[in-house]
Amino acid sequence: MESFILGIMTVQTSTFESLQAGIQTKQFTLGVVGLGYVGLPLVFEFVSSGIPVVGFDVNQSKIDQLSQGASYIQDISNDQVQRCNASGLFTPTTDFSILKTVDVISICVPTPLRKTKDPDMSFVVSAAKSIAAHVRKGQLVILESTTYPGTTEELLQPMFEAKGFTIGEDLFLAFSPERVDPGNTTYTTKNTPKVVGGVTQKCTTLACSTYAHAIDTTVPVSSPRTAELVKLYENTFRSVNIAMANEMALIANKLGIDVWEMIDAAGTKPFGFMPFYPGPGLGGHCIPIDPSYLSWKMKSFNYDARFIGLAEQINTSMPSHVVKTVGIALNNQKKAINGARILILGVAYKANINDVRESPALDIIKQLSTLGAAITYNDDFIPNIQLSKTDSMASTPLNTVEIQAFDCVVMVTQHSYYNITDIVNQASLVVDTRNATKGIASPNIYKI
Ligand code: SAJ
Repeated sequence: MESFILGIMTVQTSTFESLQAGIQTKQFTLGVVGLGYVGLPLVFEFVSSGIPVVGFDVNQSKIDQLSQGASYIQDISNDQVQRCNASGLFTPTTDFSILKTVDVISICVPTPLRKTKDPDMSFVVSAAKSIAAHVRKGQLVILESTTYPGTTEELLQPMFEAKGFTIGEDLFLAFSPERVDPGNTTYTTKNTPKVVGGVTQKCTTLACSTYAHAIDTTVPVSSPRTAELVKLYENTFRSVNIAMANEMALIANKLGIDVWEMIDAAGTKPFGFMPFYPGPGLGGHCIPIDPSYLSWKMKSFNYDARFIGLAEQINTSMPSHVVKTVGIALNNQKKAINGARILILGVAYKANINDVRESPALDIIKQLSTLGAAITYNDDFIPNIQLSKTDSMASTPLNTVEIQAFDCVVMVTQHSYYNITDIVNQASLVVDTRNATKGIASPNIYKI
């Protein structure tokens, strides 16, 4: 509790009031731990709002690139980094001892899965330990990394309390899920509503006041675990509905129905329906991963999150369904996968981005190679792919291949640069996993 003499009266201001006043008057510094696709856009929004930001990362090469005005994130340009540097408000560093000088700390580190499908909390724990080593009275710490409900209160809070702090009195703690959609130019960090759940109401208030400077809308909720579950529900919603669309593809296939035509027609319903589409499988670092954080947590309650498990089962079966479709298509031309020359178009996990994490294309390539096919791939966004510790492939420029020389072309990710009509006209066979050939009639086109 601070106090100062005002005339004949001693006015006492609490730690909360001091921090709140600093935040409300933009007299505070933000620290962002983790300068990736979440942290760096956050840095940019706050610096653009005139707030000093210290960016922390363990990767010295990232700090060097930023210091030299270079970006390594698709959604942040070099010019934006240079503007941050020119403002004098941005300090990229690997020196975590500087954490004691900032007022608000946002943790934006990865939360991947281990090979055992269990959450890998090592990045969060490492960041939290670095913060705990330097944290001081009067700071606000906000975890943004997608994680299981309970992380903030069960993992982070005890680490800070062990240092003698009382959360909500002399140190403040909240969770606020990142909602960055890489490549989305419509919805950005600034205009995507920010859900905020503090350990106490004061924590929530401070976190909302912080984000209000750089983000258009804040959405306070009653606890960190509520905010943690909000994010997991959002992405489980997608995983389950995509799995439903994938199962509709399998059902429509057996019924001799074009699933894409069917979904487009269903999509004309103006209420109570939201179209999702089948595909070659579920890629990305969010949708295939996040639901597993929830199902893993629920095991500790001896509860089986069945929709999550079923969606994962269906979504992960889609690459095999694509391979089966390739086999049927070749067989109908009296060919086998074994020995076939196959061209894979698009390996990124979704169109027009340069991210291949969890991409189903990798699984499709591995399965076809195991069955004896000779694989070539093109993806101008992904120059190389690592299929195993020892096996990698390079993208082949489309203008250097003769499409007609391949026994089958598989459209896995429909980047905008593909001329579908041209591809169909040249190809002996096309297996289309994205309805890229919509409106093109040919006996040589097989859709999943
Ligand atoms: N996919 C389908 N069918 C669909 C939609 C997607 O097969 O109908 C596939 C995609 O090809 C991709 C995977 O699912 O392989 C995930 O696609 P996604 O559109 O969900 O894109 P992501 O993984 O980039 O998800 C992000 C998420 N953003 C955050 O977590 C902050 C997600 O919450 C967004 O809703 C999503 O972007 C979005 O809407 O673009």
